[in-house]
This record gives sequence, C-alpha cells and structure tokens, in this order.
Amino acid sequence: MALRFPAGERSRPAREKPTHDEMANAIRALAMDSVEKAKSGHPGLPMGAADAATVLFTRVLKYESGAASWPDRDRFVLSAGHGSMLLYSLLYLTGEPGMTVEELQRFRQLSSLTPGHPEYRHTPGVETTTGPLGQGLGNAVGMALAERLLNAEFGSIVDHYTYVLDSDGDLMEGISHEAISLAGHLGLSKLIVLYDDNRVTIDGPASLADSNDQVKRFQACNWNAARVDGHDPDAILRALRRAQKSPKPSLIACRTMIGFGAPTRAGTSKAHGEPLGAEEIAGARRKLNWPYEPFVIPERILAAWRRAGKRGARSRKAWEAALGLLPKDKREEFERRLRGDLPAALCEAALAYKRKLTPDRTSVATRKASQSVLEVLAKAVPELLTGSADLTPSNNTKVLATPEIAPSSFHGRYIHWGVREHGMAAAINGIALHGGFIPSGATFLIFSDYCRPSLRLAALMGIRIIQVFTHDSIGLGEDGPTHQPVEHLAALRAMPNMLVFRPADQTETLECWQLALEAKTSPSVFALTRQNLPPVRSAYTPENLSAAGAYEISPANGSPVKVSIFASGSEVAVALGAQSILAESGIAARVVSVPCMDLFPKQDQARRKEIVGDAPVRIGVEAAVRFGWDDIIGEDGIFIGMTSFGASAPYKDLYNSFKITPEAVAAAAKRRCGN
Ligand SMILES: Cc1ncc(C[n+]2csc(CCOP(=O)(O)OP(=O)(O)O)c2C)c(N)n1
Repeated sequence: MALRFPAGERSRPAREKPTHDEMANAIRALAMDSVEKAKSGHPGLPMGAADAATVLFTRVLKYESGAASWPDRDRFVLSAGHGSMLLYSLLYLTGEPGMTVEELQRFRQLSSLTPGHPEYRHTPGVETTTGPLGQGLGNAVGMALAERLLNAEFGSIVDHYTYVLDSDGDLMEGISHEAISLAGHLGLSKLIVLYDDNRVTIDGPASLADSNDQVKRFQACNWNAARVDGHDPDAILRALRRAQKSPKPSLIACRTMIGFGAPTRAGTSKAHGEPLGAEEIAGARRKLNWPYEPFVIPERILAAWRRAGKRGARSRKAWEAALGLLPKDKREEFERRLRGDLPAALCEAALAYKRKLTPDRTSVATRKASQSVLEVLAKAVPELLTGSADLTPSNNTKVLATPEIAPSSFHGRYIHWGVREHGMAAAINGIALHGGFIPSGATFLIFSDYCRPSLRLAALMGIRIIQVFTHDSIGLGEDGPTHQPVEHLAALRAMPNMLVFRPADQTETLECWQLALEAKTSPSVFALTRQNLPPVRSAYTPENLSAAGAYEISPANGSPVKVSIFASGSEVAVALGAQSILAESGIAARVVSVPCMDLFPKQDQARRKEIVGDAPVRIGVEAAVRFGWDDIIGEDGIFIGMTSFGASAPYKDLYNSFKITPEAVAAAAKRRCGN
C-alpha cells in the first residue's frame, strides 16, 4: 500500500516545527499499531496520557537518550505498567539506542525489548519493573527519598526530580496510600505524580467501585495537588512548573480520555486492554489527522522527538564537569556507591568481629546478634540504610551508625517507615533502583506477607535489598498463632532469586549478613529469632561456612554414620541435642546447619553430595512446614516441624507441645534405625 501523506506533507520543510498534537499523536499511533500487531496489549492509556507524556518528555524531564544510567537524570516511573507502549513509544521517539521500530513491531514477543509490561534491566530506559498496580508509585517514593539522602550526603551533584505516571487502578490499590502518606510525611518535594485521571478501569467507569476525591485525598496527606485538563499542553506545563517549586510532593490530576482519538471506544473500558481493530484504528487516524502508515513517523516529527531526546545533553555535560570538580576522595566514594561495590573495609571489619565472637558462650537471640553485627557493618558500609515498620525495639535494626532521618531532614540512615510494610518494601526497592544505597527494612516474619508483592519484584528485578524479619517461628511464644509464621519460610524460599537466611547463632548471623551485602543481584531476607539461642559454632574459621547454604556443623562421633540431621536457625541447637542423645544410645549422627536453603542448590554436585552425606536416615528439623525440605532429606526423610498453626504460650511449652525437641528428633531417628 502506498504511503498517504496529508495535504502539503511532502512539500513541508523538514525542519518545520511539528505541533504538540502531532508529537503526541506519534505516541498514539505507535501504541495502537503495536497493540494491533501483537494482537494484545493496552492502547487506551498511552493514547489518553500522550499529551501529558509529550509535555513531560519534550519540555520538562532532565534526561538524555543514550545516557540511561546518568546518575542525576530525572526518574520517570510508569506505575501503570500495562500502558507499556507509552514508555516504549517514548524511548523509540526520543532515540534510546536499541529501541527501534522493529522492537515496537515485536511488542510482547519472545526476547524483544518490548515485553508486555516494562522490565527493569531488560530494556534500557526502564527505571523499574511495573505492572502490579501501585508498586511503581511505591518505588518512586523510594527513588525520591534516595535522591534527598544522597543530596544531603554529596551535595548538589545529586539534584533531580522523580516523576510518576499513575492510573485510577494504581490509586485504588492499598499500597498507594502507604506510599502517598510516607511521601507527604517526609516532605519529598521533588516527587511529582501525573495522574491519568481518565475515570475508567477494566470493569467500566471507575465510579463502579470508587468515589474518592483524589485531589482532596492527596492534600490530606500533605501533598500539593491540582487538577488540569490532561489534553491541554499549556495547562500541564504550568502545573508541572508549579509542582517543581512546591515544598511538598505534588499530584497533578490530568483529566484525560482513555483511548483519545478512537472514534467509538475512547472514554470507555473497551479502549483499555485489547487491540482496537482495523476499523477503529482507521477511524482514529482520521480523527487525529494522522494519515501515515502503521509505524511510520514522518521525518519532521521524528526529528523533533529526537531533538527532545538530546535536550538534556548540556545538563549532563555540566553535571560531569561538576563531578570532576569534587574532591578526589569524595568523587571516588560517590562513584563507588553508584557502582554498588562494597567498601574495602568491610571484609576486615567482619573478620575482626568474627574473631572476637569465638569462643562464643553467650546465648543470644539472632535478632540481637543481627543488631551487634549491624553495629560493626554499618560503620564499615556507609551505604547501608536500616529501618523498621514501627518495630524498632523488636527488630533491633537501629544502631549507632544509622542516625534517624526526619521530615525534610535527610542527614541520616535510619528510616521509621511507620506501620506500612508494603509501602516500606516498595520504597526500599526504589532506593535500590535509584542507586547509591543498600537499603534494608524490617518487620515480623509473619508480616512478610504484607511485603510480598514488592519482594517478588525485587527478586524479579535482581536488586540488592535486605529485609530483616524477626520473630520467625512459634519461638516468639505468647503472641500466638496470628504472629507465628509457619509457611513463610517455604513461601519465601519458593521465590526464584530470593535468598532466605536463617542463621543459628551470632557467627552465622555475621556470615549471612556478609552474604546478603555481597549479593549484588539478589534480594535477601533474614528470619531471626525473638528467643535466645545457645551458640553452635565454637571454632573460628576465616572461611564463610554459610556461603554453601548448608555445611556440616557437627560431625558424627563414631561410625558407621547412621543419621544425618539437617536444621536451620533455632532448630540447629535442637539437632545438636538429638545428636548427643543418639550418641548415648550408640547411634552415630552428624548435624548439618542449613542457614540458606537457596544457596545450597548452587553448589556443584560433589559438594552437595558431601554435605548431604550418605547416612541411611535423614531428618530435617525446622519449626515450620516441611514444604521444600524434601530436596535435602528426600521423600522418605523424616521431618520434625509444624503441620498446623501455632498457639499462644511460652515458647518452651510450644516446642514441647509441638514435639520439636531433641528427644522427639532422637526418638524418630531411633525408630527409623530400628532401635
Ligand atoms: C495489583 C494488580 N491488580 C490487578 C491488575 C490487573 N489490571 C491491570 S490494569 C487494571 C485497571 C485498569 O484501570 P486503570 O488503572 O485506570 O488503567 P486504564 O484503564 O486507565 O488503562 C487492572 C485491574 C494489575 N495489573 N495489578
């Protein structure tokens, strides 16, 4: 089919400035054509939000195509990730290397740069993986916080905005409230949310299920909030300029029409998440006065977009010059922090502390052990942020080297997240994505469920975040089954790329913290006890024994070795107790500590075989469900743990009542050995 140009297009000078409408229509056309070609996707949001995005990317945003990792770029988060074609169109139009028209034509196809929802690391220019609604907003709060924290530390070398595009769905999600309320409380004035206020979701009008006044809601959370016509570029620009000057975070509610330009579907949920169809697209082309073939952007318009993509080049060069003027040690420290390399001092500090720990004769809860470790590590690792979701005295995450931050005062390293576990987890992801920090948060292990969607995204994105989950089993005692995790270890271990550490004493806690800090592309969670545990490691080893995920902590005394007992955390001491009882009956048993079940399968087969050993009886002990343990103990292995929820009682009574005791383990072993 021959290309059709509008009257006069051929004779237009190539440099004639395209109108705003033409620039925005380029996004609309690419979005509807890509979705049509893929036979799936979401054309409505990109078509509706094209005006706001065009103003942002051509007039306001500080960025440069091809410099997607320039540390001081403004961040843009498409929180409504289903509108991915908005972002891909922008990346193509502004000239991000690799984002070609062919990639747009391969929207949603295997190994394209244009997956269904934007994926961090996969596509240059994508700041975070979005799709699960509300997460992007939570990430953006973390990015804006990271920006302020780095600014407080390094000065104006870090001075940028964080912009978000939110949808009705984003703002209906509960996490949005935690995120908004945090940002308002902290006074994150460089956070600006463009809300695609199209009043349509999947089921129909948003009013089917929601009657919030979002502007009032944000204002109540200490935001600056305004309404604009989302198809009026001047009004959007004015609102953005005002927002930049606000001392509070800003919401700009852009009243838009979903699927803008589609003749019959615009303004309806039929524009949301399916191809428009040939007839509707032809009608949209007429309505938008966009007579070009699919995927064709006239040179004049493309050139203007490409110029927009280079608008930030001068700022970037000025920034590089300013970086060069920093004192050498400050510049090198800044660069190290952004590369994510650990400081050289860490290893030495950790080893010195480890030496001090042995011989260890003190019984201590691993949550306390973690605090002692943090006292040492936080001094050596200035990028380590700690905090808690209102459980500071229980999580033991506050240490001397991490002073608290306060609203609009960002000289500090400890964050009181409030009772906002989900918001905390999403913001921590955003801090890690921003760069410059290793962020950690904390709550009870039971409430890891409240963090789970963000933890999953951290694992999917391969970012280094650390969550300190304490009160990790029935061992927390009297608070009872509402607070006693049973299935949580298994559920977290089931997540690909997630490292679940459950150390057994002070030495293991130190080793696990080292491993978590070193895991540059994996999130880590700690499961730590409330109750005191006896030390289980007596000899000093410079080697990090926990690095294999599992290791023989107590060899069998005698042969043949009949029993291997595997345990984690608080149950390592139970296993050691069982080993002694068995020895008295002449049964040689060995004990293997399993501080990180996720690292164990990464060992080569010979090492795994050596760790598992060849004793005929294998027993797993953990105050949690069996799920996942069969990989080590085998289907015919014995498991001593939980098969139900817990109960409210002093913890020793609970261990006795649920039969997770040295005697119960030894009895099971004897039965299997035929004694
Ligand atoms: C947590 C979560 N729940 C559900 C969905 C499925 N989903 C995708 S978009 C959407 C709502 C669409 O409404 P809106 O956010 O206003 O987007 P628009 O219709 O304007 O494109 C839903 C429920 C999701 N992506 N994430």
